[in-house]
Amino acid sequence: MSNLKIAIQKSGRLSENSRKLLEECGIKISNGANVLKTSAGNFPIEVLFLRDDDIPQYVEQKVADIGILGENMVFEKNKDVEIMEQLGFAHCRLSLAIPKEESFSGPGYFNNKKVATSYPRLLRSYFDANNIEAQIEEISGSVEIAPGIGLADAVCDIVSSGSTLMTNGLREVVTVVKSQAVIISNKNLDKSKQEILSKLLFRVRAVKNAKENKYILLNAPEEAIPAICEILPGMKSPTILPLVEKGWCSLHSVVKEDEFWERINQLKKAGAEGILVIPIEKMIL
Ligand code: PRT
Ligand code: ZN
Repeated sequence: MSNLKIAIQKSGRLSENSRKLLEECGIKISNGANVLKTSAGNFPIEVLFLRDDDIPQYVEQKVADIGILGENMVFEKNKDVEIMEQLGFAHCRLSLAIPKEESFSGPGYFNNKKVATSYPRLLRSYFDANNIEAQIEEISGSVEIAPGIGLADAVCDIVSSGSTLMTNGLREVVTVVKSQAVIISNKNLDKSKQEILSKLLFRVRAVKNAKENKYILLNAPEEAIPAICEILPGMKSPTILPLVEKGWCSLHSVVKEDEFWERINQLKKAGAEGILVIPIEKMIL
């Protein structure tokens, strides 16, 4: 059986999380900073370290079978590949930004303007969809300095915290597309590679579910249990164990990370005490 070839970013914003994800899926890869590829000791996978820009093309051409990269790059390159799973890291957006002192009335602002970007295809489709006639100045990096040096009137660049735009006197006015890291796949994998990919995706989902949820334990008087069960539906229904102290029990369940603080307040109001919240390592639904 041949190995599944996965392309990940060699060095950059995605590399650490991509390696970590494979590790959390139980796939051990060696660290060698200067190697171009390596295989895992305990899973039929080979890892290729590439520039993120090249990954869509290599996956389309089957140099790699699958890859991890940002959706922004997948959409920009527009290759014939399939997005298999969103990975929940490297969240960012491709946005249009203008000098902060300018007023902005809507997309029409960009008519007859010159906009610098490394994402000409995505920007062109945004302008076309909004019937904007603008000039796109394609540059490969340091897009945010373009207005300051007189190269362009505005920029279209990746934003996460917004501080790069701010320190360059720019103001974000339109989100063109949102992005996070994804796994893409070649569309014509043979059966054995598809099977390895399914195994990998199963593990990836278990890791993702675990991150999105917390294990919660609490003590409560018996009469508070129905109200607490309403607040904490859990995976199926909460586990309830009696405590040594009469009339009290311990309740175990799972709570979504993003609902967690709100639930804690409701639980306290309902009578819960001694609440413990514990990370989950893997969660299989
Ligand atoms: O060498 P290689 O080509 O592989 O890497 P690269 O330098 O092209 O890419 P890299 O490592 O910078 O980014 C890889 C991917 O990370 C991107 O394609 C996005 O999917 C994702 N990502 C997430 C980001 C950011 N956040 C991000 N903040 N990519 C770039 N930025 C840059 C942005 O270009 C701008 O210069 O960070 C600056 C803005 O950040 P804030 O926080 O100041 O808004
Ligand atoms: Zn790149």
